[in-house]
Amino acid sequence: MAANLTPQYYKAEEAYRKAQSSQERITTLLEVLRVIPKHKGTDHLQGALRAKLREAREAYQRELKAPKGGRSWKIPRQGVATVVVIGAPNSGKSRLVAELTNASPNVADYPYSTNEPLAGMLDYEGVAIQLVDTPPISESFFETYLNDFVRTADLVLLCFDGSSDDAPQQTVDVLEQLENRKTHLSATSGFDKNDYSITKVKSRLIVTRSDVQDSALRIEMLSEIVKLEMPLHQCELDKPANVGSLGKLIFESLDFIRIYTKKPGCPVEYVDPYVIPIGGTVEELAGRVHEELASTLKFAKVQSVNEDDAHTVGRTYVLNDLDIVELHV
Ligand SMILES: Nc1nc2c(ncn2[C@@H]2O[C@H](COP(=O)(O)OP(=O)(O)OP(=O)(O)O)[C@@H](O)[C@H]2O)c(=O)[nH]1
Ligand SMILES: [Mg+2]
Repeated sequence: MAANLTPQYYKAEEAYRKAQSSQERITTLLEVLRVIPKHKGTDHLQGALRAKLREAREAYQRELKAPKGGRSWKIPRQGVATVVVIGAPNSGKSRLVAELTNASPNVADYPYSTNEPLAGMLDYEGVAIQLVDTPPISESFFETYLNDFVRTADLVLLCFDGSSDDAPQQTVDVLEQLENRKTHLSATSGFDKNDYSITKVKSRLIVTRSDVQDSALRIEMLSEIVKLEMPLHQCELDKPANVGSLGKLIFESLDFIRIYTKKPGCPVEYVDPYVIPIGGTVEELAGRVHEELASTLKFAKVQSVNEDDAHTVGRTYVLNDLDIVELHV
């Protein structure tokens, strides 16, 4: 029987997936269980969610009783989204973060040069996106906190060194380390519909040093070993144009649109756009500008990038990237 899940459910599920502590997991799971449509088709999923709630409550009790063992890290979320950069040793993670953000991670031509996560901000045409550099993952090395980093990310970039013969197997090792922890890198995020205990995370394979000979062959070797479920993007980080298109890829993968607001009769200022999910409406934008506006809003005038004139629309009008909007109450 089909689960027929609602947008409200998916929103609550996403909040749960991004919860960064067991306490947050408990709160968000209670919300998921509250909004899930209650019928036969969701029985199995409801059971899986209740099991997750039990686990989160037990983890919370354990944390209260015992000080944590092992290394743990918490990076406060900043910007409109958090993108976690992972990969095998020497695959270009730190270089990628250094090229795209204001951070200066240690970039070195030897493996295992990064041993702590480091966050930096990417400014993509006025939109602030957080990128997190991480220590390498290999067959024998996995910082356990990385599983949570990956699961709570809005997007994961999996680096693949196009110049290394070891890259295909090493990348499989990274995927396996995550699979062993029930985390599956995929094209989109959500629970795995065949096994609700597995979390799928939206990911892109980034092929660094992609200009070298045989890079394509190495990618082919990778896809012979594993069925890659994520799109790939080739990038020679020495080339500024490639770095620019990587920024664009990141923004586009996050499924956001940018909206500029303006006051009637005033010119638009192309700074600090509002960033809302694709499919967002005028009403949603109004709520972002001011909570009260969402209820007092009467209509809006919207001008799209390819139009000379604005047109009048209602609250449920679906906005497009780079629309200019006047909100009228
Ligand atoms: N020419 C070129 N060099 C790159 C590219 N990506 C990475 N490198 C170089 O490869 C080396 C390793 O890059 P890092 O970014 O330090 O690799 P890493 O994945 O962070 O390595 P660990 O932290 O040790 O896991 C550095 O010398 C980088 O400058 C690329 O696209 N082109
Ligand atoms: Mg590094």
